[in-house]
Amino acid sequence: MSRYFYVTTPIYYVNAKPHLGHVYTTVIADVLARFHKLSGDVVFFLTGTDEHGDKIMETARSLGTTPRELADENSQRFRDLWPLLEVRHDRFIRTTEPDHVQTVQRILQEVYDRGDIYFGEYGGYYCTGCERFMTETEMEDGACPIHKRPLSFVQEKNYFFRMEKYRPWLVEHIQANPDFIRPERYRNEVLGMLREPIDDLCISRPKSRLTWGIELPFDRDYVCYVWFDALINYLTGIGYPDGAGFDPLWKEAQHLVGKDILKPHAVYWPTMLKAIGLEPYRHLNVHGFWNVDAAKMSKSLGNVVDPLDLKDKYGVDAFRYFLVRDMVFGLDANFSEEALIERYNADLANDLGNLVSRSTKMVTRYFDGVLPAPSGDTTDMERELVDRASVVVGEFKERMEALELHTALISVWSLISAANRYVDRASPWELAKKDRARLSTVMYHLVETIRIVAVLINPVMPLASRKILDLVGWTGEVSLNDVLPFGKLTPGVSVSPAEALFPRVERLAKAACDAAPTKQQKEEKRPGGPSNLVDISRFGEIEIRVGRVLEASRVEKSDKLLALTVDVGRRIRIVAGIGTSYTPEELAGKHIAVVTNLKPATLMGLKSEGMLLATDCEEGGLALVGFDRTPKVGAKVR
Ligand code: ME8
Repeated sequence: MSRYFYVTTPIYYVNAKPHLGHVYTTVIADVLARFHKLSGDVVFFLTGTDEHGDKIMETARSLGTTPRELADENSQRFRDLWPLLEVRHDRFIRTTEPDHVQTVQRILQEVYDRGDIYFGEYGGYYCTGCERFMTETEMEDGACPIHKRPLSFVQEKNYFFRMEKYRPWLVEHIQANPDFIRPERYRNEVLGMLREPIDDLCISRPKSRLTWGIELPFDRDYVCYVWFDALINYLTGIGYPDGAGFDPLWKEAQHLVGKDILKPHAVYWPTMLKAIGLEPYRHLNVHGFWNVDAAKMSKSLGNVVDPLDLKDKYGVDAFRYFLVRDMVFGLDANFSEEALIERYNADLANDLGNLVSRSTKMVTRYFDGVLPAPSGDTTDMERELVDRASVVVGEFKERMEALELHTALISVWSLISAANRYVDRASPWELAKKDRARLSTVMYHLVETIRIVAVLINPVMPLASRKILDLVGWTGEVSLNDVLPFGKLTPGVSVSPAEALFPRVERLAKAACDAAPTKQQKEEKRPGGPSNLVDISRFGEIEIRVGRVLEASRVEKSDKLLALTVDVGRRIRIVAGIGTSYTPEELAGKHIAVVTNLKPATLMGLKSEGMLLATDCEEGGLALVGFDRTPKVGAKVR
């Protein structure tokens, strides 16, 4: 029987153009939707725009336009952007659409008739940025903690939803369903919010103050509060109440949101659903924020990242890959173009691009572009590769389901690295001279591994995946259910040589580094003054990550140098001069700090792709910089 999967993004406010943050959530939703489609599930993916409320009204007024014109213009920008990023939603909803207005009015009337909406008076501090009242505990120095703007006190007669009544039920539901809100840090945050009374929710605005909203069906002098209206889009979008697909899809609903809108989704929405008489959604998946140069993205700081610019420079696939790979779902991440380039060059140009290019070119050179049948002996090397492929397929699926998206990719990259090592160890160029039977086995195993990799990367990099599958002659369906067993590619298919799939990108010119010293820098150099101050942004250019030593060995003819294979989120080799202080045996398994974005250097003929951090010991010799708790491999050291 088919499984259902219903995924939503927030519907975005139409007061501004789409930026990197909106793109992140929507790309993640698309990756999940594609993953579930490839797994054979019935999928519905909803995104759209949130168009009513004070915020839109105010922006329109300040721009000298009408809210409708502003909404039309900016909603269109979102709608136009998604296909350019290979985002394939099933519906793009606008809260100004007639079916949504009808659904909201129907729900308002039903909840009102049941007695869960009443008329009353309320005064409180309102943030137009968040479009909600802030509690005293949420406020910071009288301002909104997110928008940092002073809050205005609003007191008026309004309609209220009996939210507090459902608090005990909600606490119980969250406790009984540990993955209702995930990751766990946000679940805990919500349980914290629910420890105190949550008040009833003001769900109307008098028309004397705001007309840009959905009229209350039971009082024409009021419009509906924008959050009460907006959250209902998740029901309208799949045809509530009697659309054919509604029931099975709603049972499997998963929302994706940023941490900024946790409370409306984790508190308002489930209590509203309870009052409507519906089961709550299955999961609320909450991600962190992309910051730029360690600061929140904001128009006033001028650091808003334009997604189209990045897509044009690096391509859709690489941009999507970076977003998924460089943010740990749930935590904040820092965006820099330099980091994107590093990631691109290391993982895409080097690891994946190289593997596909050298393998397909060898099939062209040695077998005229026809995939040979594996006719030679099979050794441990092949068995290891086949085993790795089957472990990776399982791991990938598990991690995607658990929303550990970046580790799902790390797993795929372990297969890519294994295949690259396999080429080095099997040396097909040597076999070409002496053992064509073995060569055919090696080439078959390589190309087949590439097919599996191409299927696994499909949800994240759909274009590159298709291109690679075409190159290796796979004409079958792309499906995650039957990616295994190893050996599905039929010998005899044509393999085409890959031209650079991901051409290397040069690092950004560092104008700041090369520029003449500023007055301040000169002053800092004066005698007695701090002579080596660096700007935080320059420090940020150095990428230090947690590494775990996988293997270590002595470098021939050197008593100082050790060659280490280190997992820093990907495998790298480091040649380090610590051989008189450490033995290879005591290094295996150690967590160390590694500079991962140094230009590679060659030491005693071995390429070193990073530098470990160490210092002098009191008693002589060196001590490695380590950690006093078990750190996460690949995490940035800040
Ligand atoms: O809140 N990093 O809309 P919105 C990551 N209309 N994600 C970010 C981000 C960042 N720096 N900035 C924004 C609204 N986002 C309401 C939602 S839903 C019923 C109504 C993403 O345009 C993230 O998903 O302010 C965040 O939750 C959302 O954009 C907020 O979009």
